[in-house]
Amino acid sequence: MRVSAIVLSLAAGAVLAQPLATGPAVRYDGYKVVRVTIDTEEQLQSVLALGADQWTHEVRPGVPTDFMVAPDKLDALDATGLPYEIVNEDVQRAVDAENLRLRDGGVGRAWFDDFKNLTQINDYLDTLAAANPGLATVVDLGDSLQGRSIRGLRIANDAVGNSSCEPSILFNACQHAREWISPMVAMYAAEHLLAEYSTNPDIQSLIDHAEILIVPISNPDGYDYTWTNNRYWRKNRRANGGGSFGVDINRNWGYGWGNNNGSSGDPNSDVYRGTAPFSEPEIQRLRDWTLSRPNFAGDVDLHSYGQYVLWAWGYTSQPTSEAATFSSVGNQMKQAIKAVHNRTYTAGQCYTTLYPVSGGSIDWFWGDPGVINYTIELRGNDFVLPASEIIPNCEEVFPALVYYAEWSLDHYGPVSDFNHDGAVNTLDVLAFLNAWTIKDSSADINGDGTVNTLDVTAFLNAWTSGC
Ligand code: 0X9
Ligand code: ZN
Repeated sequence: MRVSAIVLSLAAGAVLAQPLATGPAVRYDGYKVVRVTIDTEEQLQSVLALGADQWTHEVRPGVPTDFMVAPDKLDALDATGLPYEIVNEDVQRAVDAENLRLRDGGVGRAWFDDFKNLTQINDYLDTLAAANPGLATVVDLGDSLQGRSIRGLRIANDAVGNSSCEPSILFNACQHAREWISPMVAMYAAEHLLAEYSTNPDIQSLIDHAEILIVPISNPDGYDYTWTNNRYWRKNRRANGGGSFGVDINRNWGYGWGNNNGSSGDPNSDVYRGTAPFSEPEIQRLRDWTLSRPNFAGDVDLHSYGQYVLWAWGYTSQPTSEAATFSSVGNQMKQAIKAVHNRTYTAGQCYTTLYPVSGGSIDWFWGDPGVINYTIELRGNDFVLPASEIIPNCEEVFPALVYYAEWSLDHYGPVSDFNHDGAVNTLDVLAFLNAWTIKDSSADINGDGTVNTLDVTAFLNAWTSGC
């Protein structure tokens, strides 16, 4: 028995070439990343028909698109006649190297030196909360489909400010399981907001007057699965029936859901939208927390890869009614990123800059709670990226998150603190009356487009309640 098994494997050849199995059971030996120049929708469909996994998404004439393809599909790719180059000969090599490294504890000694699994991330949330009493608490938003808790770190100073109207800002990462850099960037933001509280007055004022919830892993079932079974898993782990698994939770949000342009009704698709809007518990949790806040003020959703700052709409090429605001804040974020390591991120509306996405979070946050919000696509040429990219990527995105949070606080913060000095007192009444006298638009408290006596009443009401 034994001998013949060995002979058989020798005859198979490929078995010999296979390295020792390490890590995720699903292997990508010989899979290539190909960079294809695509000009038309038909050409895109012809590549997707090969079962190719689309890794980058900007599909427009002259901009090459990366796909991962199985080795036995290369002939068929040749047959399409599309020009392409192979940018990675064997995807599995980097997966194996990553796995071996992490199995040995990862590189470096500091927390951000290498990627972290779900348990390690949860432990670090607890560590940060324990080290920062009065500023940070772990919030359990509820369970995923498979019963893992979706956890966040709530950063706020409840001893200061007015929690009944304080703006709430959400930073969430890892809706897509394989995008491992995204929870690292979220965790770095948590650590650094807390670390800089006592030394940076702007951050202190932000934490004193806003509530920030950081959810590093929005899709814990999928994330765990990428560590144990399949490094390139994207969706959650919903059993769709017929042997198909997973809903793309960033196609399941309930605004503009169900559009075939930007999502799929095919359960096998990597952009499968699920059976109904908000059918998936992971994003129900994020939605419910958002809607529970008295003054929800914003979200940044972290993904990888491609270096983009994106905003609504994703489901249509039409601009939103606030396109100018989206663009100016988004471009400030882009500049804040560039100032750190000189990396250029492309800023623009999702549909026109990247590709159509329907049922994505940016559309819901703008369409329902109605807040200016963004998706950031982080660094990489692959979802597997060198550990040495983690810290620079965290460093460059952190100032953009701080800028965004400060802007949101300013824009959606309590009107009673009219002069934005962090305190509500008679100086705010004077500042309001000055603005009101010269009919400055900041004095349009009720937002009806005119500055009149109704705004005086609205301001005094807000001032009395501290909101
Ligand atoms: O396709 C996506 O969901 C995101 N790209 S990724 O490569 N990380 O999968 C882009 C999402 C943009 N945001 C929304 N449209 N909500
Ligand atoms: Zn993503």
